Amino acid sequence: MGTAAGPAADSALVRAARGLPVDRTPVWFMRQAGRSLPEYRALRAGTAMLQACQDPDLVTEITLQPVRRHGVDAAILFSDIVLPLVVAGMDIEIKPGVGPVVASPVRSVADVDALPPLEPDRLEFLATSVRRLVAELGSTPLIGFAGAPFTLATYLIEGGPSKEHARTKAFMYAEPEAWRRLLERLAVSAATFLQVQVDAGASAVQLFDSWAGVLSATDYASRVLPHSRAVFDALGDRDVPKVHFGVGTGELLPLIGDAGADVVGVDWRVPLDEAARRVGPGYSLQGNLDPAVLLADRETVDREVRRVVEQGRAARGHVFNLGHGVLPDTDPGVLTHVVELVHELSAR
Ligand code: 1CP
Repeated sequence: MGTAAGPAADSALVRAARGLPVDRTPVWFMRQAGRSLPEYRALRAGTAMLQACQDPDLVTEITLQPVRRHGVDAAILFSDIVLPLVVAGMDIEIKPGVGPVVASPVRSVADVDALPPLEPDRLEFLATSVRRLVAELGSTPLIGFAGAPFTLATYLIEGGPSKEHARTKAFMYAEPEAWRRLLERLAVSAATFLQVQVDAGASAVQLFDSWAGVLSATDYASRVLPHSRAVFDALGDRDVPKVHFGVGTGELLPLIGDAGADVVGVDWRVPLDEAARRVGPGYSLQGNLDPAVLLADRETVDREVRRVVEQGRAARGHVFNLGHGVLPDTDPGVLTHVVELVHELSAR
């Protein structure tokens, strides 16, 4: 069931993720779809974000846009981390310029117990989108993804985007039993979401725990990591590479791999040679160009790309990426240039 088969199974992305030799370093960009592309804005006009994510025609086209334009080595499904919650029936909207906003935030044990479960049969649109994409992409792998339980919990508890995540941490400390139940439920829905994508043909998966870096290693290890591990474990014998990513996770790097990942995503704060030491030998790395560098002059871009490619050689395998998502003001031409430069610098 769902083992990495098909023409993308031997792609540079899958090989680098497994630590196998590659002809050149694979490169893709977090948030490569839907951030900086004018063709995305044109296509999305008049359709709400979370509606677009459930329309296989739009999902297929938006996912393919950056592959066609930049020649990246992987596609990432156009979706959002809150989509499983929306499909389950929660009232969540993505407000332009803000992000996900939750109508009734989770603030009590009763709120946790009232969360609707995600019925897998509501995910037919997702399987359809993935199957179509895999057929179109040929030997280019499709990365499926889900939000990790902690990062989803921050949106549910805060009610929207937040910097300090203070309410989230307060809930975690004050209501440990409700916290555990909340993260368990979120792990089940993330796992269902990933299983559907892999069974429909996705070649790799990424679990986004974007905000895990706000936690101490001790709290992360005891109150969060077991739930992220449960998501990866639920993939069972589906033999696809697993990427685990968060921002500001320098202190957590040894634990992030421990959740069951093949690849640890690293933001720009820790150089990849140092990250390789922190995660240990059993993992490939993904990252870690500062997305802000792409707003600088060409000389700076080239110097920083070269540095990341060189430092990436310290890892078992390297998937070139940004340290976080593409910034909306990024010139798409710079992204195309970075893809070409990484390929040129890493060609063997
Ligand atoms: O390449 C791609 O764009 C793929 C699709 C994708 C992904 C991987 C989207 C579309 N969202 C995500 C993941 C996601 N969503 C994460 C994890 C990655 C990360 O850290 O960047 C997070 C934290 C979210 C939540 C979210 N959704 C935010 C962040 C808000 C905050 O807390 O600061 C925002 C702004 C969104 C909206 C969203 N998601 C995706 C798009 C294209 C957009 C913009 C909305 C639009 O175009 O109308």
